[in-house]
Parts: sequence; structure tokens; C-alpha cells
Amino acid sequence: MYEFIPELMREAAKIMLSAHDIDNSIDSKSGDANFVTAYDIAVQNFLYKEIGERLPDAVIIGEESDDNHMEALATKVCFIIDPIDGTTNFIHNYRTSAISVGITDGGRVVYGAIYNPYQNLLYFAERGKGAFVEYANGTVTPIRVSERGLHDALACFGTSPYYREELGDITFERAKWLFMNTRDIRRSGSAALDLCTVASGAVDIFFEYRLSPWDFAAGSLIIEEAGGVITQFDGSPVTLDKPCSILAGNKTCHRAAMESGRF
Ligand code: 2AM
Ligand code: CA
Repeated sequence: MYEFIPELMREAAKIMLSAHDIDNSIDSKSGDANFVTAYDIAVQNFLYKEIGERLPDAVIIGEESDDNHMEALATKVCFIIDPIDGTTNFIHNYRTSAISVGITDGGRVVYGAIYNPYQNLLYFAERGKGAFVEYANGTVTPIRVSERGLHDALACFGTSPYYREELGDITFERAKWLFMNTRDIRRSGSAALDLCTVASGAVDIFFEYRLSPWDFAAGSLIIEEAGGVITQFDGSPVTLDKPCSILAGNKTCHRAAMESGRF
């Protein structure tokens, strides 16, 4: 059932890589600097069509769809799709964006794949079978979270422009605390790729105040199968039917962040 997914994502990524004149393809969604481009829509349409043809009964939940049936998560096989995660990067040709596809069954993510077409890196995981990366040359290698403690950690966090009023200060307070208590901090602009960097052990701890299910559905399984932990700030499970906070890391750093009382 999952075998066709990576091939489909590679095909869809050609739409991203063919992009030109992106500034003129921008549409503003609700809110400040919440952008969607014609390419987000084209990638999503391609995935909907191809998945729909292969699995007519599957429910597809996509970031750019107005018609998402979250209630189906409990009972149906659902695809949770972000056609382009890191849209602002995409618009700026920052070359740090990805396609993210998660599959749920009975409300649990059972498969996740995240494809970074700029580096030709495919991260994927199937529940109970581990997490892997496929490199550009076709080599497939298991990935694992790091064993670093917080003091030696590389920390990463996410922001969205729409946070400015509501979440700007509290986000940067936490980021500053991590900056003062880890080796250094990073911010990539793609939560899906941030979760892959945690899963592959480059980054040790990641947080973002509010992410939507398509930003983290695939990544949550990739992290867990790589031996990491992903929860909301209060330690409760992430929610696939609505946005939530995300704290992800190796077990040591995740515990240290929780015990710090800062999140
Ligand atoms: P996007 O590029 O698909 O919109 C940036 O830290 C991360 O936050 C990106 O993964 C980005 O995904 C996501 N993001 C941007 N705007 C968002 C919003 N309004 N709600 C939830 N996540 C958002
Ligand atoms: Ca997106």
C-alpha cells in the first residue's frame, strides 16, 4: 500500500523544481503572510488525483483543501498531506522545503514520508519497522535520534508570521532559553524537515508553538520510529485532528525541556 508513495512524491516534486516566477503565483490565505502559491495547489492536486486513482476509498486531508474531513481520522485510512511545507522558503527559493505525506489508520500514523527535492533526500518510516533515509544515490540507511544531552544539543524551533502578535514573545523567550542552555540554535522554516533533522540525530530538540497536522503527521512517526519523542508542550500526545504545540527530541533532551518548566 505504501510502495507507490515515494515515487509519487518524487514525481510531485518535479512541479516544485519547475517553479518559476513564484512571486507572481502567490495568493494570501487568511492572516498576515500566510501564503499559498499556485505550486502548492498544483502539487496537492497531483497527489489527490494519483492517490484517488489508486485508493478510491482513502480520505485525503490536505493543507490547501477547504474540505477536510477530520472526523474520518477515527475510522478510515487517511492521507494527511502538506504539498509544500516551508512555503515562505519556497517563495524565496531558499531551497529548504518538502512534501510531507502521512497515512493514518484508526487515528494512528502508520506510515510517513517527507521528501526534500533540493537535496534529493527521502525520509520515511512505517510503524514498527524503523525510520530510514534514502539518499540521492539510492542508498537507504536507518536513522536514529542522537544521545546528546541538552547542554550539548543543537536546538531548532519554528515560527510563523501570524504568531507575531500572539506568540512572538513567548516563542522567542523559549528560543532564547534554549540558546543560553544548548550549543546553539537553528531555524529552518520547514517543520517537516526540522522533524527529520531530529530523527536523524543532527538536531536534538525542536519546538514550535502551533503546528497543523499536515506539518507533523509524517514527521511524528519518523521521529518515534527513530527512537525519539514527540508530544505537545505539556507532554500530552499530539493531535491529528487540530493544530497543537510540538516538542520533539531525543528522550534526554525532551525530558530536560519538560523538566525545565519553560514549555
Ligand atoms: P507551511 O510552510 O506549510 O505553511 C514554520 O515554522 C512552519 O510553520 C512551517 O512548517 C509552516 O508550514 C508552518 N506554518 C506556517 N503557517 C502556519 C499556520 N498558519 N498554521 C500552522 N503552521 C503554519
Ligand atoms: Ca504547506
